[in-house]
Amino acid sequence: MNKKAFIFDLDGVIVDTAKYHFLAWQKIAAELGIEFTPEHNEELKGVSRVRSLDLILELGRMTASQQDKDRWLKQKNEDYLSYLVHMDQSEILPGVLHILQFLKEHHQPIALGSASKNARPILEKTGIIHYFDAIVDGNDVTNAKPDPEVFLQAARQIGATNQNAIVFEDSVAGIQAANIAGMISIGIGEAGILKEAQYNFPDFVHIDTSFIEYIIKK
Ligand code: B16
Ligand code: MG
Repeated sequence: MNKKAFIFDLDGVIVDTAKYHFLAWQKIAAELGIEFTPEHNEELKGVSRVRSLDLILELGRMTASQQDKDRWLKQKNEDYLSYLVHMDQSEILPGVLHILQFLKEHHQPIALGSASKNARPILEKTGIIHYFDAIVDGNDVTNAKPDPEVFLQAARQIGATNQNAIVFEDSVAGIQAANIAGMISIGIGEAGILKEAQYNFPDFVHIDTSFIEYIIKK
């Protein structure tokens, strides 16, 4: 059997931090007089912090100095982190722990492939960091999804080929990154949005362990 690497995105796959990103970005947008809706927030999923700010400024047809941008980025992250203070295991999305446990019991390597620079504290706070054999996040990569760098590094750290890497993703950019790398892409969320994924599930509750067994043997 070929060595697999089960790579999990973080925000929107393991935890629902998108709501906190939204609240923090909304404050910045309000300060700048830019209307920022939950629909706009969809476009920021999986996108780096720096790029997210640029997208919000584009939305308001604004340009800004690097100094101002740095200030807003700092402010956004401080605000975002304030929402994470009370985070615990209860914020892990339904069904995720069951699959992590199943993979561990079957001695399958698990990796994180996230754009977030706050990934490690989130995994610690939710008490699941010990499941991960490799953690690659926004601090380790220079190219954002849909560039596959984050997933390539994760598979390399595990020692699996790209063909044997399986990526769980909730963002279009993340699915594209997995596909570009020749990995198995599994969309978590709306199939209509994640149409490019090889497999689609609304959430982890709908992933049967027989499907995971099939992927392990593939
Ligand atoms: P941070 P993922 C991404 O995480 C989020 O989806 C995206 O909304 C966020 O802007 C990005 O991380 C950067 O996060 O500000 O914490 O560095 O989905 O790739 O796990
Ligand atoms: Mg995500």
